[in-house]
Amino acid sequence: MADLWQNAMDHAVAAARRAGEVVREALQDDRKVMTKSSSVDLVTQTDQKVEQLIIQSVKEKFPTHRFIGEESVAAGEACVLTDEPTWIIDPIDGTTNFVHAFPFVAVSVGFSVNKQVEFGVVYSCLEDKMFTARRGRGAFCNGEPLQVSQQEDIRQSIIATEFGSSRDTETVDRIFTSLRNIVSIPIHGVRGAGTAAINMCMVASGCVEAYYEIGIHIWDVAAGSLIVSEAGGVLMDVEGGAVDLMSRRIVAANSRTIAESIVKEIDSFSPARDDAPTLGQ
Ligand code: LIP
Repeated sequence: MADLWQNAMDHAVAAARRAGEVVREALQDDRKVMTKSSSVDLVTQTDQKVEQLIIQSVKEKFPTHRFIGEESVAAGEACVLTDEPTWIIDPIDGTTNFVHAFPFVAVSVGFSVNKQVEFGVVYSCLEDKMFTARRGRGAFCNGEPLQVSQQEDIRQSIIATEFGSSRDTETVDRIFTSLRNIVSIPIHGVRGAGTAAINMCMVASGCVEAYYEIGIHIWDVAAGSLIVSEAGGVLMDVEGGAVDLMSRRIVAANSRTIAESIVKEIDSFSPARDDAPTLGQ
């Protein structure tokens, strides 16, 4: 099996690189913007095209494998994680960035077997950075090993987060309460690249101590979660305890100490799970 997953990972890296070329070319053209769950949850034809390109290429090589793809779920496919080999795909993580040509856009491909992520590939296509991790074998950026920051004092930290795509007043209030609590610890600063996958790669790279968000989806974080843990980081639910990739909540940190300091400050809530039968995005 080990070799088979290596083949699959090599395929994911090649597919992500090709997808990145499509994304870069599409940035030269006008981008027709559509919306999904809210007026600020954006999608373009490039998201849909890239997802199909990746899925078709995987199907040719691994015909029995299953998929969870952001745009396929948006089109009505079920979001179900089984024990079968499953490719978890976000064709463009940072679609809002892509629409505005804000220069952080990622292709994110996670691969899970027995509900455990075996490898993760995040291609930051405008920076041309290929982040990879395989379970038990470390995390890399363009082939160079990654290591999380060794800083354990939250007061000396930069924390990444995002505002998500809900504009429901209660949700926005909770997001700002958490942010106010965390900023006032005080910490050195808050950053957000506009993509969960790249935020997590920044944790893995050691340039931010942690990333947290409520409202993300499994395709935003599946690949990044392994990249963080293989770089020596920890994953936690926003209320502490183990992270559940379907729960739409995550803290990804360089250490348990920093993760727990963040958890203490979060005004948590529970969006509809990705695997809720009625979600339909
Ligand atoms: C986006 C994330 C972003 C998050 C949004 C959304 P998309 O993914 O990466 O960080 O705040 O809620 O999930 O829609 O660009 O793939």
